Parts: sequence; C-alpha cells; structure tokens
Amino acid sequence: MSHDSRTAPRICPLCEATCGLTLTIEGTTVTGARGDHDDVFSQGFICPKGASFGGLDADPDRLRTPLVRTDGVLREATWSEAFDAVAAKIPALTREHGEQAVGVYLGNPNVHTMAGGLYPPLLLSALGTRNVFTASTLDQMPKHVSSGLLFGDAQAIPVPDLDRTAHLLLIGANPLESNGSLCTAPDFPGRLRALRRRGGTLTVVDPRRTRTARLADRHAAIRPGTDALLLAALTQVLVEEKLTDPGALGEHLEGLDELTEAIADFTPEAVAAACDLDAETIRAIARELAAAPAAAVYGRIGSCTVEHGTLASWLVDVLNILTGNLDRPGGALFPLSATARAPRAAAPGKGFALGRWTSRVSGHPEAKGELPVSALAEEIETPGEGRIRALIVVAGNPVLSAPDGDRLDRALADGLDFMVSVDPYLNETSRHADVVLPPPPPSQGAHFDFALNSLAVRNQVRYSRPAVPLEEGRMDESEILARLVLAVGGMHGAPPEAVDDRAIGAALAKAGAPASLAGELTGRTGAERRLDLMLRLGPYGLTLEQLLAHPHGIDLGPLKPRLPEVLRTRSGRIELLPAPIAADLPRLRASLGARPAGLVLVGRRHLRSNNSWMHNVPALRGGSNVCTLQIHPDDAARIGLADGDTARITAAGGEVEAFAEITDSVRTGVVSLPHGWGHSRPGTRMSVAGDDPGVNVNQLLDGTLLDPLSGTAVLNAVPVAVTPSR
Ligand SMILES: Nc1nc2c(c(=O)[nH]1)N[C@H]1C(S)=C(S)[C@@H](COP(=O)(O)OP(=O)(O)OC[C@H]3O[C@@H](n4cnc5c(=O)[nH]c(N)nc54)[C@H](O)[C@@H]3O)O[C@H]1N2
Ligand SMILES: Nc1nc2c(c(=O)[nH]1)N[C@H]1C(S)=C(S)[C@@H](COP(=O)(O)OP(=O)(O)OC[C@H]3O[C@@H](n4cnc5c(=O)[nH]c(N)nc54)[C@H](O)[C@@H]3O)O[C@H]1N2
Ligand code: SF4
Ligand SMILES: [Mo]
Repeated sequence: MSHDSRTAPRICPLCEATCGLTLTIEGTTVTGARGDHDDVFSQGFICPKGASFGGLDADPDRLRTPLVRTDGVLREATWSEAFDAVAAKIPALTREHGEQAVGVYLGNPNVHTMAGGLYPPLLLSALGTRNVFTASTLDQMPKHVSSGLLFGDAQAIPVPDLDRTAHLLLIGANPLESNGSLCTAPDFPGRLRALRRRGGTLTVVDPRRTRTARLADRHAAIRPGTDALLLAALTQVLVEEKLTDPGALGEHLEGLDELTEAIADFTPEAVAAACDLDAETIRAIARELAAAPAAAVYGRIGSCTVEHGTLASWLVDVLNILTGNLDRPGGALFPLSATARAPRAAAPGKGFALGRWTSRVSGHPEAKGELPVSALAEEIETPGEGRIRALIVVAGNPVLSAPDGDRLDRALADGLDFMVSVDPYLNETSRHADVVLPPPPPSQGAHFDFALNSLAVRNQVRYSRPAVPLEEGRMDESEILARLVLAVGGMHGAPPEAVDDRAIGAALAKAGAPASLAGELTGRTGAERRLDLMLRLGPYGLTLEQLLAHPHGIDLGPLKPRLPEVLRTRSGRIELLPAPIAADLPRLRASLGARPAGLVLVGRRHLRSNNSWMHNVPALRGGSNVCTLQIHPDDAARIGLADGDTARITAAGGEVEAFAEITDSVRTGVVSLPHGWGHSRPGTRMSVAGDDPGVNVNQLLDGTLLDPLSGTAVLNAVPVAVTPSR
C-alpha cells in the first residue's frame, strides 16, 4: 500500500443484495474491495463480483467521452456536441410525427443507480410517449401485475422474512448464484443456512439441482413451465384438507369462496402428470407449508418468465394469505423504505387497471404503463402512424437480453432515424446509437438504493457519496439524465438543476408540504437534495445529514405488519380472485392435459456473471462461468452427444451451437443455457468478452410467446430440439 492509500465505504451496485463494500483507493484508483464489517445490513458479506469492483471500475473498455455518429461513424465528441445532437433531433421528430415516435427502453441497472431511480419518470413525462419498454417484461412484471390486482398497488411486493421464517418454499430461484431478487438480502446463502440451523426447513422447486436445491430439505424437480399448476394444487389441498388459516387477515379478504371454487379442480392428481411430480409429494409440500409455525412462499425468475407467470405470481401470494403468513413476522411482509411515501390511513384506493392502452402492431395490453419488450422490434419495423422512429436506451442491452436479438439488431440498424444510449460500454445495443452518453465508473458516483430498499428483508438505509472525485471530462449520470430530460423536452441549455427544482416543487405540492421546505434541503447536487426531500417526507422523517453521519447505514429494524394501510384496491381489501386472473384460469386448465414429449430449455445464472455486461472483466471469467448446454446423461445418450461435443439447439426463433456439458444436475427432458452471451457482433468495444463470446440463447426465441396478462417474455420452458452438430 502506498502512502496515499485510503479506504471508503461504498454500496455495491452489481446485484440486488446491496452489500456494503470497503474500497481501497490509491490516488484515484480503486485497488481493492472487501466486505464492510460495519455495514448495518451486510455485515461484511461480499461475493466475487463485489470483490472485482476495482477491475470492473477500471475496465479500459469503458467509454471515457460521449460518442456522436457523423458520416455513419461513431466518433468521440464533447458533452455539448452530444446534447446538441439530441436536442436537434428528438423534439423535431416529436413535432413532426407525434409523441409516440420516440420509444424508450430502460434496462436493469436503472434499479442499481441513483440516477436511474430519480430521472426516468421525468424523461418519460418530458417525452409523453406510451412506447415504454423495460427489462421488467423480461423479468418481474408478472409480480407487479399480481400485486396490482391483489393489493391495488403494483409496487406492493411482499418479501419473505428470511431471518425469522421457519419454512421457506422457494420456487424458480437460485439465490446461491443470483444472491436474490425481489428479496434484497446480503448473504442470502448464509441466511438460508441459518434457517436450517435454527431448525427451519427449505423446499426448492427447480428443474435443476442447483446449489440452492442442494441446501434444501426437499427438492422437487418440476417440469418447467408448470409451477402455476403446482401452486394451484397446493392451494386446493389446503382448502380440501381444511388447512387454511388466514387468521387476522380474514377481515381484509374478499372473494375467498370464489377463489376456492375457481381452483377446485386443480387437485394434485390432476396436475401430477403435467408437473411430473407425484400427487403425494404435492400433498406433502402443502401440509408442511400449513404446519409450519411461520412460512413464506417465494417465487422468482423460473416462476415469472413462463407462460403462466402472472398466475404463478398470484398463487404465491394466495398461499401466503391462506396460510395466514402474509404480513406476519416469519411470513412474507411489505418492507417500508426510508424514501417510501409515509403511510396514510387505510382507505379504498383507485385499484389497478391493466390494458389501458395497447401496442400498435400486435395489440398487446399495457401493464404498469409498459409494453412488452418482445414487441419493440415490430414497433420500429412496421410502417404507419405511431411507428417508433427514435429510441432512447438507458442502461440496457436488449439485443442480447430480449427475444430474437437478430431481428432487434436489424431494426435498430435500419429502422430508426435516431438512437441514444446512456451506457458505459459500446456493446451489442449501444453500437447502433447515434449518440452514446457514458456514465462514469461507479467509484465516481454516489449510490442510493431507491428501488431495492423497498424489497429488503430488513428496513435499513445507507448512502454512499462518490469514493473518488469525478474525473476531468466526465459527467455524473444524474446530470446526464437531467440534461437529457431538458434536451428532449425543448429546454436544451437550461441548467440541469432546473430539472431537480421542478421535481422538488412537484413532490412538495403532492405531499401538501410547505414550499419553503425546498430552501432547507441540503446536498451538494440536485440528486442529493431530492434524496434529502424524500427522506424528510418519508416514514422515518430522516435527513441526508443523518445518513452522512452514518456511513455504514442506519438500521430501521425488522419488517413490520402493514395491512391494511398498504391496500389500494377499490374495495380496500385484498381481492383474492381478480377478474383478469379468473379470466386466465381456463388457459391454465387447458395446459393440464399437455405433456409435450420434446426437450424444453431453461436458463441459469452464474455467480461471477451478471446478465450481459460482466463478461469483460478478466477476474470474472472462466471456470464454470461458461456458455455450455447442460443436458442430462440419459438425454445426451439418446441424442448421441458426448460431453464437450458441439450441440445444435433449434427452436422457433432460430438455432445456436454450444458445447454440451453432460450433468445430472438438470432433470431429464430439460436443457439449460445461460443468457447474456453472444458477444460476437462487430462494432462493439468489449475486447475481453469478445475473446470467448458464447452464443445468445435468446436467438432461440421468436418473441411470440408471452404471459398474456403481463406481457412478459417466455424465457423458460421453451420447446427446443437438440442434435449433435456435424
Ligand atoms: N434467456 C434469458 N434472457 C434474460 C433473462 C433470463 O433469465 N434468461 N433475464 C432477464 C432479466 S431478469 C433481465 S433484468 C434482463 C436484463 O436486460 P438488460 O437490462 O437489457 O440487460 P443487461 O445485460 O442488464 O444490460 C445492462 C446495460 O447497462 C449498462 N450499464 C451497466 N452499468 C451501468 C450504469 O451504471 N449506468 C448505465 N447507464 N448503464 C449501465 C451495461 O453496459 C449494459 O449495456 O435480461 C433478461 N434476459
Ligand atoms: N450472479 C448473478 N446474479 C444475478 C444476475 C446474474 O445474471 N448473475 N442477475 C440478476 C437479475 S437481473 C435477476 S432478475 C436475478 C434473478 O434471480 P433468480 O430468480 O434467483 O435467478 P436464477 O439464478 O436465474 O434462478 C432461476 C431458477 O429457475 C429455474 N427454473 C427455470 N425454469 C423454471 C420453471 O419453469 N419452474 C421452476 N420452478 N424453476 C425454473 C432455473 O433452473 C433457475 O435455477 O438475479 C440477479 N442476480
Ligand atoms: S452479492 Fe451482489 S451486492 Fe453483494 S458483493 Fe456480490 S454483487 Fe455486490
Ligand atoms: Mo432481472
């Protein structure tokens, strides 16, 4: 360590676990990262991605300046040239072709940056477009829809009380690799082991025997895509065997009789063949769930990105409700973050509406103001009024993350008059942009988890200021997005603080707080002042100054019951059988008899990888983090594949080739490829990732398979054919 070496606390932005890190800094370079033992939430936990913070931060392929396309070529440019280009194009396109001509795609890291929590809503309202797409329709939209319908608030997502539960039924999630999702819990693996140590039980439902499944007391290797059937049968058993006990929830429920009638025919015997689980196992899982003193059912990617994703998400909470575990310690509770709206008196709300408008080409209903990403390419390609002519992508790489990347790739190349990417890398998506606006490396930015604190297993709040100063020529992402809001909204050149001041004024008015409060806010930047305001108006009445005085965070205690205050349904109750759900049940019933013969594809995540953008860090590459096709020995033998052979995988959207990895950790009838690979397109600048590009699993999808209620793409349980490649 040189004499100018120092440390700084910093919350890790790389996954939903939000671990506190202690960065070692020499000069302005992050040379190391370890777990922050004083962090009130993570208490020293770190994973290999967090430990590689320095390498990711200093990646030489990160863009250092904006890029602007001139004469067809992306060239380095100044910030003013970049924003001039945006201001010259977007408002004119909107004037000429209407607001729908500009589409927006918001990618996953928006939930991991402070800017992503503060500015996208302002960007969307400045544009006025309904052509809004996000990674949610590749991910958790089914959960938003089921929460919207059940509780009247799409953001009211109950999280399992990991530290106090006695029984966890975990469906389609692998937190030992993912470190958790819609359940922010640093050291998820340790919390699961602690559950076992205190005598609790863990059941895992997953077609793969994952590292998480290996920790479990019971692993049910379900046939992919059939979780909604399993969950309906668990519900049916609870009813039939009189094991339901909603307890104190009873007075808040509506539609219990209708619900029990609606699922009465989903008996374990009826679903067993489709799920490929025997009826006795299903009964046993239901009885164990009901018998546990406190239990939580938790479903994630494998239960969402499937044909019945919304039904499965709904049934997860139905089970929590019928067993009396919703909103009680040890069950599944609604977090209350420090920047949430302060609780109000319980009262009926506006409810949650689906399909208030539809997509232009295929008529997909909106959900939560969004259209399915699967429909983005056709909205660019298909002529007519309302066609997307310009696209703004913030922190997203849909060419790899969404179905049929080749088609989207072509649409971005040929179908747009103008494209902007806010992204640190020139990758498969941003290479099509006319203007690329690169945020600085994370060490140079502040961090606050607006989204993830509202999904955390413990109420707590932490804030990190930049660990090193903003490098000369860099622009903070908050300022980038504020300037983008101004540039698209015809206010190019106004000071970016104008955007924050307007937001502060609007928030004060909405809260009915005195306008003079604006003058009391502290903070070095507009983003900090907005954070200060949200803290002050929030449920704990905190201030930015208090956060700064506690660099390792403030613990706000375990999750507490919040019903009925969270409910925003029209009835003011939990609406157990919402009409759109009831109308979708016949589709689930129709799948009862189905038991397709061929192979189906599921995904997987690797601990040292994250979606499409972490394959460029040498320390995170290699080992088992590879793009192989996992296949069961019996299936491999039948097809004539040996370990290491090249397999050809064919499906509705196309075909790809990958090395076969023969393993009995996938069940028979199922093959698995990870996503986020396929770094072989020209014009990108990710030299390390390009060395071993892998293939894009999403090329197998043609984008037509969706969960109809949420518009979420079917990414798991996709029918495929596998043959040896000759
Ligand atoms: N087959 C299959 N496909 C999947 C999935 C799956 O399980 N299977 N999972 C889906 C899921 S859950 C998700 S969330 C999506 C993700 O889909 P996307 O969000 O579209 O993709 P990412 O790969 O996360 O891309 C993130 C982008 O943000 C950039 N970035 C990184 N840090 C920052 C930052 O600080 N600021 C800005 N502005 N940009 C940044 C990266 O360079 C990258 O371009 O993929 C989905 N696709
Ligand atoms: N290391 C790492 N961590 C990450 C990410 C990453 O890419 N890498 N991505 C982050 C993001 S954006 C998200 S959304 C989260 C996701 O977090 P998780 O939901 O935990 O994601 P996965 O690890 O993909 O686990 C999904 C599991 O579902 C199983 N599965 C597939 N189909 C089915 C099915 O039909 N039924 C059932 N029951 N199971 C099925 C798969 O085998 C897999 O084990 O992870 C986040 N954390
Ligand atoms: S678990 Fe997630 S938040 Fe924690 S260090 Fe790893 S990547 Fe960062
Ligand atoms: Mo995700």
